[in-house]
Amino acid sequence: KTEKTLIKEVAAQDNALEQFRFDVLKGLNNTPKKLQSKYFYDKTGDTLFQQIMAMPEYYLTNCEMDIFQNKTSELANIILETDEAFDLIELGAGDGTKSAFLLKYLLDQKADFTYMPIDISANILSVLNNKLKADLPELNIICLDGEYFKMLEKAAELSSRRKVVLFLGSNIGNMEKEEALSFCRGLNTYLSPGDIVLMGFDLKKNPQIILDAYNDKAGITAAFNLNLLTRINRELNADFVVEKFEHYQTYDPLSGACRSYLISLDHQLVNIDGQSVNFEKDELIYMELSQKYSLQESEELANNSGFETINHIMDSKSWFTDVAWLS
Ligand code: AVI
Repeated sequence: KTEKTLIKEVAAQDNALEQFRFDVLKGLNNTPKKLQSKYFYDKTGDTLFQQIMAMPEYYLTNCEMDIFQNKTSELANIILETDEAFDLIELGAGDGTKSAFLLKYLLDQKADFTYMPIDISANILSVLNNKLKADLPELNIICLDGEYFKMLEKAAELSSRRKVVLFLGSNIGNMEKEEALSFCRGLNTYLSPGDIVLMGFDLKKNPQIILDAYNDKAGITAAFNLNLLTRINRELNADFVVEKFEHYQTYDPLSGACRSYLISLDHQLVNIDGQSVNFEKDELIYMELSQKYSLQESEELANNSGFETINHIMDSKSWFTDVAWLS
């Protein structure tokens, strides 16, 4: 790495840390208190999320894997409708296990494309990069580490080819409904007519199945939530006593909102970077929304953000769907 690149990286890290500090203090001074789940993904958080994806209760990964493994040609046909070269941009790529099936299929079809995974975690991107370099050496890959829209801008600077955007894993579910709408509208502004989005939605189903997926007996989801307190302790000089908080999960089948909270087990004061935050006994921190959709609600989201739904592919249980939208 050149000195200039290193200086830029350090500046970006400083910026990210400042933003993290700002968001944490703002969220904990809010009523009700809240923290943003995008901050779950430090190195430990990445590992815990990989463990969640491997849990029997967390059906989402298996369902989408079923689609990517067994309906690869259907997915690829949507993308290869025209044989024009393209950039395959994946938002929140993570370790890319599912997309790898599609990437391999597209390479076998001799499709002309560059894979551009975007993720907020530089750590998981380097895991992904190493894996794909080994498994698919002929793949053109450019990793973009940062916030979605900033990196979409960068992708547009690098190339003006047609775009296919993957937003898998029900990542859209981690946005409040209003936020999801403005996100999809924002996403559309980076696209041109004819560009395609493939978006993964976790569908409404038996509520117990959903609750169990986020309330696992082994306590991995609890550890995943609590790890954000440990991250705040380490990165923001705070003194959360993690044992004094407990994970609590809810699912509301009417709205499809699956929400996680951390409950303060005691009246306590927590010091964060010189600022004291008061927690009453039983006071909660709202941590994460994992919104579940009906197929119709996904179509409404598409229509309201200027996309046209052209197809949807379901897993064999019809628990999860990847929908294809045309810009
Ligand atoms: C990344 N995201 C789609 C996951 C979800 O299902 O909302 C994160 C997660 N939280 C708890 N378990 C998994």
